[in-house]
Amino acid sequence: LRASAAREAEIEALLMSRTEDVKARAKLLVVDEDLTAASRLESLLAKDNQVDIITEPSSALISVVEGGYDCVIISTGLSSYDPLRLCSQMRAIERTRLLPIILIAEHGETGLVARGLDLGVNDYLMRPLDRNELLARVRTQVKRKRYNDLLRKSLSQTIEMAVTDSLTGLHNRRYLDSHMSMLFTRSISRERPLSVLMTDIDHFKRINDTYGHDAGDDVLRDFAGRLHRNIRGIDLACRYGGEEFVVVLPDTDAQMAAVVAERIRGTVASTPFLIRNGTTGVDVTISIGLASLQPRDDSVEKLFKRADIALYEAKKNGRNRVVG
Ligand code: GH3
Ligand code: MG
Ligand code: MG
Ligand code: MG
Repeated sequence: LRASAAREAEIEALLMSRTEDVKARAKLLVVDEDLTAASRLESLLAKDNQVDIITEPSSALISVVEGGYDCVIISTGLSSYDPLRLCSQMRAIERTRLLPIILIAEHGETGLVARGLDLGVNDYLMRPLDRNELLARVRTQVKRKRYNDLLRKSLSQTIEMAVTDSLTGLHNRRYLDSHMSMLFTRSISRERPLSVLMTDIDHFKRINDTYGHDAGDDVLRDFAGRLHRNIRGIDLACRYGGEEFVVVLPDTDAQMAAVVAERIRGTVASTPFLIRNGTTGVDVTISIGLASLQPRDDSVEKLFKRADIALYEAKKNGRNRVVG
């Protein structure tokens, strides 16, 4: 609860700091087959807004998707085209699903307006138009959209932060925990291999003790980079805690995983890690425990347990090696 209150305060502060974004001139699209009517709408709106006009309804959807508009104003009375079709198309496409739509209807078109509202039209006006009312309704929709955009952006940043390790930029254990069961289940149901590398830096405490904690942090960051550069985009690298990292390799059997693990081990052992602004090189080694999915595995825990045991073996057998 406290966390969500803090986030609300954070979002509020963000919105306050972004009022300029929220107040900036709006970009509007007017869709009306009748150029005269469209131009009249434009002249009513042009003072506060940038207005584009589309008189070719068949190309309206592309413009709407590509144009980065704040609000779309659709006029009814499009003879060759059902104006509500554009509304339902917009609502079906992810990028325009929440884009405000204002419907301009002819006097008395109450049935059409009702259908439009059902399809997700946000607001409507009936002709004859009152300029102030039109501007006010557009302003309301634009403001709502911009606040929602900011909220969504802020929320996705918050989520991103919650699943990222701040020191290395890799995913954190929380992310691994939430994704691992999905990867596990998917591999089993598709009868595809899946491998896990449990990776631990050797004698890391000595690095801290000899060169200091900041140097230890440099080594962790550098290691995360080497790890990341040696895996594929679909692989998942996480900082599991401290100086322990987990790599999940989908569609990878034990033999292929051993090649990857050996490559990572070699990358670490062969090139010293630079600390103290690049003035000092430290030799670092890692130990890796490897485990692959077996048909009898019925839980993620069993898979991880085997990787853990393999890592323990690697340490016991002299470190700087892959076991599994
Ligand atoms: P082993 O080869 O058996 O793995 O020995 P080790 O010294 O690497 O293992 P141990 O688990 O005893 O020590 C890990 C150390 O990692 C202890 C802890 O202070 C340090 N550590 C954990 N997190 C961080 C961090 O974020 N930054 C730094 N600099 N050190 C960390
Ligand atoms: Mg240890
Ligand atoms: Mg260690
Ligand atoms: Mg450790």
